[in-house]
This record gives sequence, C-alpha cells and structure tokens, in this order.
Amino acid sequence: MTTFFDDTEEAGQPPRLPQAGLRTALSIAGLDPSGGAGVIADVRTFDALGVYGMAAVSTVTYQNTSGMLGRFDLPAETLLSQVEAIFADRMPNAIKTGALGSADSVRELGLLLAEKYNGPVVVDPVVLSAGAQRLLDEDAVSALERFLLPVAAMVTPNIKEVELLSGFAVFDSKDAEAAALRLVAAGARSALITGLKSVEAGEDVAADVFCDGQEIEIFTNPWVEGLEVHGSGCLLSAGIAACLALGMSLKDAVLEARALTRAAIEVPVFPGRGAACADPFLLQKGLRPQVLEEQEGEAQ
Ligand code: PXL
Repeated sequence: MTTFFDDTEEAGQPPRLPQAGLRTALSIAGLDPSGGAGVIADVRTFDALGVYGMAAVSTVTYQNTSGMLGRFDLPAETLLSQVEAIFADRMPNAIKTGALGSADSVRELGLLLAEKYNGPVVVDPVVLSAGAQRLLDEDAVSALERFLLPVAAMVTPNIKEVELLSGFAVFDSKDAEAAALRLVAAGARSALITGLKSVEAGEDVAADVFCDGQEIEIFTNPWVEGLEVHGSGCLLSAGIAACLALGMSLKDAVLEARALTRAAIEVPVFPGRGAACADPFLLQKGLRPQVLEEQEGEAQ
C-alpha cells in the first residue's frame, strides 16, 4: 500500500509541522454542484467563521437551484480513503457529517471515527433533499443510529429527520424533548432538534430543542416568513462544527451558529433561477441582517 509522506522522508527533508493555531474542520458529506448545500456550503461556512475548511465527498448529486435529478454514491472505500488521507496529515479540530448515501458508507465511517478520531463530530442526519429525493438510503437510517450516534458530540435533525430516526412524529416542544432524549439515550452526547414552529406570547417562533442528557434548553427566535432557504441546515451544523473547532462549548456553538443561520435566512442569495440559498459570507459582503441589529440593540 502507498503510504503518505514517504517522499519527504526519502528526500531527507525535515517533516513540516502543521501551522500552530490554525483551526481546521472536515465536512464529510454530499456534493451539491450548485454550492447551496453539502460540502461546498459546509466549507464556505467553516471559512466564514475563521476555520480552515476541508471536505471528503460521500455522494455526488446532480442538482441546481431548481431541483435534484439524482445521485451517485462513491464506494465506502473511496470515502474512507479521503478521510484517512486527511487523518494521516493532521487531525481536524472538528468534523461535520451530512448526506452520506449508503448504509455501507455510514457503517464504515462510524467505525473509522470510533477508532481514530477523538475530536467533536457533529452529525447532521440528512435524509431527504428539499424536493424529497433520498440522500440517505432506507437501510442506512438504522446504520446511522447504530454507528454514528455513538461518536456524535451533537446530532442535529430537523423535525422531519427526527421522525425517521426516533420513529414518532414531532408536533410540539414536548415531542421534540422526548425525541432529543431518545437520541442521547441512543449514544449521542447531545441532540439539537431544529425547525419547530411554535407560538410564544402570541407570536410564531422558530424553536430548536437542545438536550445533552443533563438539561434541556429551547432556543427561539421570531419565525421568518417566506422562502424556504436551501442549505440552511448545512449552515447550522457546519457552523456548530466550526465553533467547536474554535473551542466553544456545545451550547455557545449552537447560539453562534443559530445567529449566523438566521441571518443567512433573512438575507439569502439567488445564485440560479430557483431556490434562495443560505450564504455564510453575508457579513463580509456588508449585508446587515435584522437579527444583528436586534442583538446589538439588546447588548446596549
Ligand atoms: O440541505 C440538505 C442537503 C445536504 N447535502 C446535500 C444536499 C442537500 C439538499 O438538497 O443536496 C448534498
């Protein structure tokens, strides 16, 4: 088998050390060639938060902003070879997993992470695209539960995904709490159930339910009416992974990533003729979402 770094050693050069202080995060997820979701969105999110982004591709989708035509899963072996190449170089400070395609990939990846990786893993259990095409095979759902939840620092299903994972429908925050507890009992260190619409003081709010087995916290913000923004789930889970790579606590990571995601939903971009997409670089582009004005107002 070819091993990495032989050339450097044979050439008698001293091995180069990874740059001190540089934080890195690895996305292990699907390729959406239009960039709105999957590894491209994840890497952009890592970089927008000051974390050097890397990616290993599990499944190649054929899609643009108007819809998805299909997907081709890379063999589990090809996925693992990408991850092992990264690991042989330098362990990333955090990992995020997204759409993984096959049960084989889920199982092999879970086993590899359990054996070799000690950092935080954020598992976004992506099952369906916005147009309801499968991004995770049916038999891969139980593999995810068995092999990935035990290595997850946090699992971040939306309410549709939590139904598929926990086996029951989520209608309110009590259901979401029960589902989050179930995911923690199944081995995840924490769970964040996202995308619940509920009512607080007579107003619609978007609620995410966080549970780490000790406490349950419900994060809310005013419901943003209108478009469904492609890639917002990727932004949230990649944002959490980036914040964990920077050394934040699980809860602080959720707070930071939620603020970025909400801002991206308020000020989406339109890179094609179809869906609005979440853009993690909106602040660098000088766009000022309402959510930041509110936060600054509260801080004064
Ligand atoms: O947003 C979920 C998602 C994640 N990853 C890939 C996707 C999608 C949705 O379409 O295509 C690759």
